[in-house]
Amino acid sequence: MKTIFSPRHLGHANNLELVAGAIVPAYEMPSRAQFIHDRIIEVGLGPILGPDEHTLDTAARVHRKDFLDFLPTVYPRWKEAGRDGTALPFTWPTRGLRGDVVPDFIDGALGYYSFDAGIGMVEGSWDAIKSSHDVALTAAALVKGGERAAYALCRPPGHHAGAGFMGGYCFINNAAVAAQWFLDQGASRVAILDVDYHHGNGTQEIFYRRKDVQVINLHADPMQEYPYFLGHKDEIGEGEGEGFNLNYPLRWGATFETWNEALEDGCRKLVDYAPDVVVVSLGVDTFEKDPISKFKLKTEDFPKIGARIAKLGLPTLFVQEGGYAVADIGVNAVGVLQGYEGA
Ligand code: OKP
Ligand code: ZN
Repeated sequence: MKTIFSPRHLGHANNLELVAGAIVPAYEMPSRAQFIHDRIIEVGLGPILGPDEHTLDTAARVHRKDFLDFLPTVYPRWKEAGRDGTALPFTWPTRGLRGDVVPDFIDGALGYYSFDAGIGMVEGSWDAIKSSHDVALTAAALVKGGERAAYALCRPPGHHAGAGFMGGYCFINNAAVAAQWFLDQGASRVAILDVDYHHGNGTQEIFYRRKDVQVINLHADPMQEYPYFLGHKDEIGEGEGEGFNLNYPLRWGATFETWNEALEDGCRKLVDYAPDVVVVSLGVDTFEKDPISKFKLKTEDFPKIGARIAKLGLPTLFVQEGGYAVADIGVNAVGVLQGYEGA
């Protein structure tokens, strides 16, 4: 399997986030991608290629234009305000406040375009975000070109980013952009299978009223876990999209056995949908040793996930999302891809 990867992710580094009452170095750090990159070479998964430059035209079909225009301006405006370090919001337009006016000052605009303080940006962040987007589209083109599967080693991840907002380490929704690109290239239906520990709220929001993209999410129950405010079982899509959004919330402590039952059910629904291509939002933060997660998957389980996905018999684009047990992320993420190849 070919991997698309860009070293430009390294510009998104040393940023801080707000967690458990403290401002700490973001768990979503550069070494994550480097460990995966090194593991690909170690096991000889296949060639690692750089991305082609892509315009944001496809992104503009799943994101609001004003949001895409805002992202590259964040850090310049932060510096203009006399700051350095990490650009972070601290005020959000929740119930009872005006959510329809973008404040002029950067602190207000950051709150308007985000839903949490997990999106700290530094000088090189925008370039890394753009490279991550290019990685996803370049890998998508490999699949469209006839490869059975391809791996987009994206960093930063994307599945929490919605049409008009960032959050949870995510800025542009790489998987959603790739799905839209497949449709624009002639696919009739695309399925997104999100196996990250956290609910892919951004992906769900983007496609909630559409039937051309089926969104299947396996994740920790939002009653217990981030992102808290989306990901319940009764969220099935709306209007034309009704029935095309599937959530499998699982309680803390879920083992592979429990998790795999949800995967089985999701895969059956996916096959019924008969998509032309599958986009896998590949998070490996379901791992038992993940520092911010509470599922119990073991290293030996990840290849089984890949093998099950291979059994779908569909062209597959893997898009990297989360995974924060940095020392194990390479073995686990590449384990899924090896499982796919071996099946
Ligand atoms: C991004 B992805 C936990 C704080 C949660 C945000 C997590 C974002 C995960 N103590 N912070 O889905 O892996
Ligand atoms: Zn996650």
